[in-house]
Amino acid sequence: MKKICFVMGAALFLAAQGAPLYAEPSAEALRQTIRDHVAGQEKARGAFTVVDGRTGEPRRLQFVRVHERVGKTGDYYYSCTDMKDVKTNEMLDLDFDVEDRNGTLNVVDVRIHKDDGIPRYTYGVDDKRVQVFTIDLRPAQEGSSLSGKAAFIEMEEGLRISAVVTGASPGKHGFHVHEKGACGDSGNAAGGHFNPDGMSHGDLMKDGFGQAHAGDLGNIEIGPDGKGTFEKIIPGLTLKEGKYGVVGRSLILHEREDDFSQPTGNAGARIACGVIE
Ligand SMILES: [Cu+2]
Repeated sequence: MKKICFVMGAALFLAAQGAPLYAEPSAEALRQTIRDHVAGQEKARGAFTVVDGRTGEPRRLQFVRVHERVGKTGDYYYSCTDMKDVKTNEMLDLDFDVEDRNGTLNVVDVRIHKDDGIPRYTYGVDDKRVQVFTIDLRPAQEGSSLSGKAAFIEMEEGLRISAVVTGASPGKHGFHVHEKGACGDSGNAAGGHFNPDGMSHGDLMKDGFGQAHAGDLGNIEIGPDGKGTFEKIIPGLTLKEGKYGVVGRSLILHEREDDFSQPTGNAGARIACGVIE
């Protein structure tokens, strides 16, 4: 509401100054501009492709849907779309920037926003784009088909950690930041839990830094299909700054549930590991 009032206020101000007054485009007009852009490229080139900013390689995608939500960042409007990678079947979320030039809407930029639900960037304060730090989780045991990704975003409230895991056994699995940035020796090279204050083990979200290790993230619950997700904003943790920085350490998924018992939650072997770098 605040935003709408601001926009109306600005429009009235411009009108009073004698500047041309254009209406804000409707959300549906923005969504239709994106659909038309995708359909136009499919018609012209036989397929919709986007260059993956990470690899520089083009990816052939199949359009699924445009999201309801539209926003504005800087001079552009944006909305996201679900797309399926034709080769890998991976679900991507693409972000389309739409320019409104005197009432004519045009797509001016397209980027991959999320891979399988893990964001590459997000929109922070004032709708400014914030880069997301992502890592891969790899199996720590031989013969395992486990895989996963994790993303870290520094926010005002704390460090947001999101993770997706596939190919794990159903149930709860301990999930921690471990001290060292290494995954060798079946994950044991990662050392103990990240614990700069020398505290006893606990649940960081519940117990705080005074009664838990800084790396005690808790558990990821894996469903019957072997998939699980994790999403928490942890106050006090950072990427690099201060003594609670997680960069240069590792993220570990354990064989069993962290029951928060001493000394390390009884979570068993390390089944997946990712160096946070
Ligand atoms: Cu652990």
